[in-house]
Amino acid sequence: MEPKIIAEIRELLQTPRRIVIFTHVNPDGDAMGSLMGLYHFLKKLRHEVTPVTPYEFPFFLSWLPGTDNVKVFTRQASEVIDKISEADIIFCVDFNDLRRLKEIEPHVTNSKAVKILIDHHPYPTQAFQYYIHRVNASAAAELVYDFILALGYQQVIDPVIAECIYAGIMSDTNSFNYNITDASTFRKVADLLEYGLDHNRIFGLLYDNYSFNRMRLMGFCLNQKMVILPQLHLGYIWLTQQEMKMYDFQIGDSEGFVNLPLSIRGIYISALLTEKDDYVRISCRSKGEFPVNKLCADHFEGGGHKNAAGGEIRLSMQQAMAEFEKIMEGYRDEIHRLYPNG
Ligand SMILES: [Mn+2]
Repeated sequence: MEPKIIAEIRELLQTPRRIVIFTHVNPDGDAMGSLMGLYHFLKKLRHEVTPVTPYEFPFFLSWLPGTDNVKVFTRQASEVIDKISEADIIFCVDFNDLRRLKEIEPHVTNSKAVKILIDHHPYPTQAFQYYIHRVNASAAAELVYDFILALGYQQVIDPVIAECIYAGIMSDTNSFNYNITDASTFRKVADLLEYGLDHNRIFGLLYDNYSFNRMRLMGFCLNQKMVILPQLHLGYIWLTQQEMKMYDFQIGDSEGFVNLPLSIRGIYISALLTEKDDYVRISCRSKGEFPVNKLCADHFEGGGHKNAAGGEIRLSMQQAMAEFEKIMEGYRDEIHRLYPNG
């Protein structure tokens, strides 16, 4: 983190400010953990802070401390617009492009507030004054932690802030397995334990907190909706709106399903195709070198990280599946080169 940037932000935060924090649509554990961790930190510095999500956030993340204070734009648009117009500072966490704010985007773009990005997705857009940005950070939440330390406020970190940051890192690394490039993430997590974090409790809240319907839906996916293409080291799951209705689908219920095929020996690339009203949402994951962000940018109007990305296919589900398989077939040689040992 550039000392000059940190000094300028520290100066900005010397007086009480009106601050709005945004995270992206369909927030995951890192998005919500970063949002709430930064919220609690800035509150402790006595700023007026409003955390915002564009749409509803998933119930399985509502245990994060302070989510009662989150403003959901689809329900509280005028309040959010007022907060944006009064804001001195706007933080955006865990996304790199204001378009991921959907309908809020023009309000943020036109705001005169100082805009600060805290994110780890590659190629952030030029919409911000300050960038707290590192592509090899395990999670945006890790950058929230780095940011607090760089500002020199480690004494402010309490168990609540530690829990939010930990939940973010744990979610984005699939419990410390993905996106960790060196020992530093583990050292930071060790620090969080010393700030009073109860890590067993957070594990239970993140992973043992699902509805019966979600478990049944997962069973259905594993049993009947997974397609394996061993020659491409690829597995994917596809879900229609009708099937989701059968299991009383709630936002967040398919969280993590995209990773399921990767548990199969010899499968290194996975996807989840979810039917929406007029398109198919695609999420992709890979192990190792196959860059799913490039795949999603080149074919599915999307992007993301090398090993975790997403996009959209504007076709019916049956056509989308055929299109996806055809596109992946085109990568056969590259896949065989990247995974020579099968
Ligand atoms: Mn993230």
